[in-house]
Amino acid sequence: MPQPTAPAQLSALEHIKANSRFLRGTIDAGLADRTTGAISEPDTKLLKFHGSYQQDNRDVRDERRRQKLEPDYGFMVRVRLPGGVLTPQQWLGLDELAGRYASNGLRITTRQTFQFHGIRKEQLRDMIGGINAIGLSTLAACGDDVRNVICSVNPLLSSSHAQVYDWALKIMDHVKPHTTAYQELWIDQNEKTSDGAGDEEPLLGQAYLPRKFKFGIAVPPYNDIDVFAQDFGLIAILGEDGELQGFNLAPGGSMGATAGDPKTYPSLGDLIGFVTPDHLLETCWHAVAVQRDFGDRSERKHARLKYTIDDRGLQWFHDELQSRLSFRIEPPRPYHFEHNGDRYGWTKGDDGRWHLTLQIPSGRIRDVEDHPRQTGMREIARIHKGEIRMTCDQNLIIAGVAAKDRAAINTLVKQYGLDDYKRASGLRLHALSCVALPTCGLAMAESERYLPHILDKLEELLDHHGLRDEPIHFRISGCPNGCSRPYMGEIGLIGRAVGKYDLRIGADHIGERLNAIYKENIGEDTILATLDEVFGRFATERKRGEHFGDFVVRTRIVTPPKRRPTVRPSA
Ligand code: SRM
Ligand code: SF4
Repeated sequence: MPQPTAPAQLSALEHIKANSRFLRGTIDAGLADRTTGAISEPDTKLLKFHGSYQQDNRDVRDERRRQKLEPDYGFMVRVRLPGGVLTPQQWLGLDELAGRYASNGLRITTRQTFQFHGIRKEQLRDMIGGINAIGLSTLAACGDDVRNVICSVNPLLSSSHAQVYDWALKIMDHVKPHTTAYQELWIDQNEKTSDGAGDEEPLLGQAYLPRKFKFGIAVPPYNDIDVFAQDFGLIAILGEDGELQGFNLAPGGSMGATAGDPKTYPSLGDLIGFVTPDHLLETCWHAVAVQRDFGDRSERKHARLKYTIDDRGLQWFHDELQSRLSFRIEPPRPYHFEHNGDRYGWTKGDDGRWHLTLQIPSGRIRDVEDHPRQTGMREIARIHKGEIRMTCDQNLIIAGVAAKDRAAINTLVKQYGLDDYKRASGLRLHALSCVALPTCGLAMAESERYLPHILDKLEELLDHHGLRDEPIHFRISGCPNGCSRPYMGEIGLIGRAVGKYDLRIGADHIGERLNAIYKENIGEDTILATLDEVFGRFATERKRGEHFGDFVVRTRIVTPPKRRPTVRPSA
C-alpha cells in the first residue's frame, strides 16, 4: 500500500510551493518587469493560487512564432464566489472590470463563478484589486487548494437553500489559505512583498495540497451541481418540515483524465456516511487534511483524492477520517435525486418572491449580434433589487424578484435577446461546453466555439426523429480534463485532436452514473452518423418516459463503469 510521499520523490512543483514563502515567489518582481508580457515559469504556478493563469492566444501562436515575437500573453482571472451569489452592484462592478481589462466579456464557469480572459500583465493588479474592491476575492479560485465551494441553486426551496448556501460560505472560509501574500500583492499592491515570516497555513501547510480539492453541496431532489463529481460531495438531508438535518458524505469524485493513460480516469464519489450540521466544518477540515497527508505528491496526474481512495480503499478513507474526528460518522441517510440540470423560466419561492433562470450559452456574457447579453444583464442589474445567482450549468438566475417587478425584468429579457430558452431544443437547454481554444493551454480541440455549430447539426437529427424537446444532457470539452463534466453527459464529446472527439454516451439524467466510451477519436461526420443511428433506435424502441442515457444502457449499446463497494458504518 502506498505511503505518504517520501521527500526524495516530491515533484518539482512541491519544491516550488514549499519554497515560495507562502505563495510569494517572485511574482512582485515579475509584474514589475515590463520587458515581457509574461512572468517566470515557477511564478505562473504560484499565481494560480491567487486566482490567475498566464495564457497566450493560441489563434495567433504560430504566426507570432514565425514573426519571432513572444506569444500574445494574457492572463485569465477567476473569481472565488462560493455558492455563486452576487448583488446587482457586484454584477455591475464585474461588468465594468470586464469592459476595462478583459478581452471577451464575462464568462460564467461550471463552478458557479466568473472568469475573465486576456488581461495584460500590467493591468493584473488593477483587475484583481478591483475585484477585491467590490467585496469579492480571487484567492484559491485556482491552485492546489480548496476550490470554490459550490451549492445547489434551488429557489423553490429557498429556506433550506439559504441554510445550505450559508454552509458553502462557512466551509470556504474554514479551509481557505491564510497567506498574507494575497493582501500584499493585490490589495495593498506592494511593489515588494514581505518575506512572509509571520505567515502560517494551519490546514494546508507550507506546501499546500497535492492538487486541487473540490467540495459541493446538493439539495435533493435536484443534483444541479453534479455532487458526485466533487472530490468531496455533500448531500443535504432535509426533514419532512424542510429543516436541514445534516449531510451525506460522498468522497472520491472528479473528472480529469489524461488521453492514452489508463491509470487516470473520471470517477464518481461514493457514500461513506452522514454528519449533522454542527459537525460539518470539522469533517471538511479533516477530509482535506487526510488528502494533504496521503495525497500523491510525486505524480500530479495521480494526486487527486480519488486516487488516494482507490489505492487504499473507500473503507480506509472512511476509517482514516473517522480516526481524526471527535464524533462518530453515522450511516448515510436516504435521499432521492430527480434531475441534474437547470430549470428555466420563472419559479416562485416559498417567501413569495420570484426567480428567473436564463440560459447563457457556454456562460459567455458579451454582446453579439441579435444577443447583446452583456448590455442586457447590465440593464437588468441596474433595476434589480434581489440577487444574481450563477449555476453550475453556466447559466444565471435573476433571483428574489418582487411580483410587481417581474414585468420590468421580462421587458429587458426580451429586449436584449435573453429569452432564447423559450425556443431552444431540449438538447440545447442541457448543453455545456468548456472554454477550450483559443485561451486554454491544454485544449486539443474546439469546445465553446464549436458548440453552436454542433448543436445546429444535432438538432437537425433530433427534428428528423421527432426528438426536439427531449431533454438530453450534452457536454463537450476540448480535452479529457473534463471541465464541462462531459463524462456525466448522456452524450459527451471529448476533444482528442483538432476536429476529433471521443464520443461517450449513457450517463443518467440525475448525475449518478458516468457515461462510457462508444467511439474513439472521430470527426464530425462520424459523430453525426453514429448519433443519427442511436437517435433512430431511441425514438422507436424507448420505453415510456425513458431518458436517452438510460435507454443506451438498458439496450446494452454501452456498459457503464461500476461504482466502489460500500463501506461498513462506524462501530
Ligand atoms: Fe478546469 C484545467 C477551465 C471546471 C478539471 N480548467 C483548467 C484550465 C485552468 C487549463 C489549464 O490548466 O491550463 C482551464 C482554463 C481555460 C480557460 O482558458 O479559461 C480550465 N475548468 C475550467 C472552467 C472555466 C470550464 C468552463 O468552461 O466553465 C471551469 C472553472 C471552474 C471554476 O470556476 O473553478 C472548470 N475543471 C472544471 C471541472 C468541473 C467541476 O469542477 O465541476 C473539472 C472536472 C472536475 C475535476 O476537477 O476533475 C475540471 N480543469 C480540470 C482539470 C483536470 C484535473 C485532474 O485532476 O485531472 C484540469 C487540468 C489540470 O488541473 O491540470 C483543468
Ligand atoms: Fe481546457 Fe480541457 Fe478544461 Fe476544456 S476541458 S477548458 S480544453 S483543460
